[in-house]
Amino acid sequence: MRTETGQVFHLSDYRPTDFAIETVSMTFRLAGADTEVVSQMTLRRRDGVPTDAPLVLDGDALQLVSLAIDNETAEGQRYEVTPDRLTIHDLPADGTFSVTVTTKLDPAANTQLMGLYRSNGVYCTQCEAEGFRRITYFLDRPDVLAVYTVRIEGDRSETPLLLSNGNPVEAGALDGNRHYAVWHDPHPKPSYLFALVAGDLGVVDDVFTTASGRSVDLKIYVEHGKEARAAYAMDALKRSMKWDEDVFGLEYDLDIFQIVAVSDFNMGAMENKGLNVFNDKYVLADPETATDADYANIEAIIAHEYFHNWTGNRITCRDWFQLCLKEGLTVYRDHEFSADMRSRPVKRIAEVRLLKAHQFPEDAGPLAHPPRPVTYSEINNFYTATVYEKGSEVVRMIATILGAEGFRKGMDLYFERHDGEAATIEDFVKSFEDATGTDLAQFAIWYHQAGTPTVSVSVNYDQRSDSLTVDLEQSVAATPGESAKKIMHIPLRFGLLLEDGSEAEPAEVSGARVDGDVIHLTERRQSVVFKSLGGRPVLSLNRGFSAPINLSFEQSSADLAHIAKHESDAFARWQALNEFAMRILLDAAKLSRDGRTVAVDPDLIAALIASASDETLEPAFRAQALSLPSEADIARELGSNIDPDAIKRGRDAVLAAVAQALKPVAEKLFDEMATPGLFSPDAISAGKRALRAVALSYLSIAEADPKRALGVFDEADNMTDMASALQILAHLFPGSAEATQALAAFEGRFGGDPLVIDKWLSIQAMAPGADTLDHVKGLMETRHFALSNPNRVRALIGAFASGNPTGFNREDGAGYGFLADQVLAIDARNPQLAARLLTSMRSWRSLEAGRREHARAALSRIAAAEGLSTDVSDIVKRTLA
Ligand code: 0A1
Ligand code: ZN
Repeated sequence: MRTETGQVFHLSDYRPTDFAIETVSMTFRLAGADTEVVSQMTLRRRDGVPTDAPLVLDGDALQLVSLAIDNETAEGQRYEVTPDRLTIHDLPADGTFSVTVTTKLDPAANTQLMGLYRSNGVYCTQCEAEGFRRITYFLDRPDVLAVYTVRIEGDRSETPLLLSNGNPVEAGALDGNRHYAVWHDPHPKPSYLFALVAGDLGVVDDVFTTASGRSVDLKIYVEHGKEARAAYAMDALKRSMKWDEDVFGLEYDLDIFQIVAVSDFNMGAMENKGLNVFNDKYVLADPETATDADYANIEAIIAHEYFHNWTGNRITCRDWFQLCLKEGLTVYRDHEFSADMRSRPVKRIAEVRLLKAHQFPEDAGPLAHPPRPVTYSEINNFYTATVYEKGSEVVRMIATILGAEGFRKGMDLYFERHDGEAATIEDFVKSFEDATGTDLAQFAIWYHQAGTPTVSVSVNYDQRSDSLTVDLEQSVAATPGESAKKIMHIPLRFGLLLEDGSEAEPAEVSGARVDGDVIHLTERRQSVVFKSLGGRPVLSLNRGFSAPINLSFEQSSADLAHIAKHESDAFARWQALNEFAMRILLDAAKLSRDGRTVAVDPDLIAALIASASDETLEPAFRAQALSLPSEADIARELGSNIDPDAIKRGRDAVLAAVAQALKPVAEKLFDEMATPGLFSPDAISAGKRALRAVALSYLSIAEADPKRALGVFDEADNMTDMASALQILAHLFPGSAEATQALAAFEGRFGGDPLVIDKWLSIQAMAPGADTLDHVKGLMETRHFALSNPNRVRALIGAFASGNPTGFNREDGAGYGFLADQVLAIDARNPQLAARLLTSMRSWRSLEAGRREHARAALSRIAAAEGLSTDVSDIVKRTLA
């Protein structure tokens, strides 16, 4: 394991390598703890590099067996080797030469799940970001692009399947019940996209014919017996391939595309060229075991990894500072894909909820960083919501500013200019500038500046002149290492709603630039004046969440209700309702903190009832409209001196009042939204199930009785209904006979299926209240839990630490102490997983004083521990700074 070295990497230090690697020819002799890897590289000294410059190859915990240069064994004085570096001297001044490195590996002992490891006996690799150096000594950085040929040898019975990137070229028998396969990938690629899988798996086959008529074999490999559960993933893959052709004109470029599902994986999935490796959670689905949310995630992640083939693989990143070049863009593409496959406004609501839940707190806390950072000490810690989700929002803003046509022109130019290259954010932005003649210099600050901007708004309507003046002011609070903030270009979509709900069309607009329905805020303070409106309009601002900002706008409740009722943009309707509810919930949290009674504005209840019963609105939207901001949302808005118990008491009081008033409507929805007959995972059916689940939740609160939920649980013929009923039982009626009975029934039925049991673990881990900690500890002792499996750890410990505000933030600090113990235990075997778990502490400074001190003590204990990995050390230091 790499332990803390204090090394910091800076973007400004970038320079190309002294040597280029043109081809790599590898042989893997898979043999358990005696696995051998031979890697023969063809290299060339780059022009202008001094002839005495040595070749310095990266390694990580490697054992060198032998080294040859131009096929001759290298003498000891010609090189120096350590587990993490191989330095070779006296190499040719010009022309190409070969270096052959042989290393020995023990994949089963690789608990970090980086490099070559074994998951359920299957050999598999994970090389992003710096895992390839755990396989062989290499120039392990994304700007070294090489053509790979890979030969794999393995036992026929243990590893009937031998897979790598590219196209299959040869296969055959070897002595001793062994066999081999050779793969060739004609597309030059960086080492982080290398992959190998060898094992005994079942397969689902299909074929896709590209727009230009080429036939591509599609294969998804899963555990034997689970083939039927890969059908939806295969369908999502074919839709993704078609969509990328239709929307971006991008075709697949190999003869075969393969996906392998493994059960031990640090992240969601990985876009290795032609051979994606997936966490099985994002491949396997059937009605009995997967929820609608699982289906939606599978669709999105299959698409995401497939889309990387162009945005990430064909054009890759020059260095890891550019990570959001591939990730932000690819997330934007998968968001658009899902929006086209499902309901666009509902998808947008889900994106914004997620952005606010994960990225906004990151941007407001000690781990804040720009989408394109300029420094890091551990790159694994930069696979963040900011790089992914804010990175996507920045791309979305480019599309908003340029319009659909301009955006597509910029994308086309980007592919034309940089295909086959390792590019930068600057290259990306320049493609849009050059394709459309737009100056994006100020806009590009979004990539380089951390923190969520706040836009403060005030409006003034002058009846006499029938004009509305909108005053806007932007600011960004200081973030770690960045005190002075630059003025940004913030594109704000808007609408002006008249009293009858129709949209005003002002005869005259002056002040800040306005294009169609977008206001371009480009100065610290700017005003826009709209004239001849036809009456006082209600301003609906930041439609579609066109900019990822906090809006500070003292709009009256009546205006918010007006937007919620009349906006033509469904997302904006939800946004207004959500804002209205947030105000009430913030008041409730304050009142309950002071021990006072919570009263709920009847206008909010009326607005919720109106949305719930408006049959012109799709059920999925109504489900979102009725789902009030979470306890974590309220905590984020409060920002400081947070008492999670008071937030929960206040929110529960609001929920109780809403539930009473909503009862007749909820009753009706509960009946009408039933989806009898064969289960279908389509978005419309899923929306009905979601709305019925919200109705069930309100009814259970209003009736103060778990019986209805138990009835749904018992009768459910699909996992969506079953899991939502189980959650209601376990969270609203903890310890009740009904909850206990349902939890036991679930365990009895799904005890043999770890992915399903993960839901059972998470639901219990998120049950509110101080008692949950002991329950979580108890669950860790059962056969269902394993500290070695990332999915189990995230399902139980992760859900507890980041999804249970009252349980985790127990007043006595025991939750933080528990997390510290787990982080330290996990760090010894899987640093990436440990570091990610620890990020659940990032908002500790916003807690009230007592909890804050307990949190500080737990963090300090981690910081003082011996032998911390670079991953955990980096997070704990920044969190405490
Ligand atoms: N590039 C992948 C995410 C990923 C990153 C690091 C990994 O290492 C454990 C694995 C996957 C994606 O965006 O899907
Ligand atoms: Zn990605």
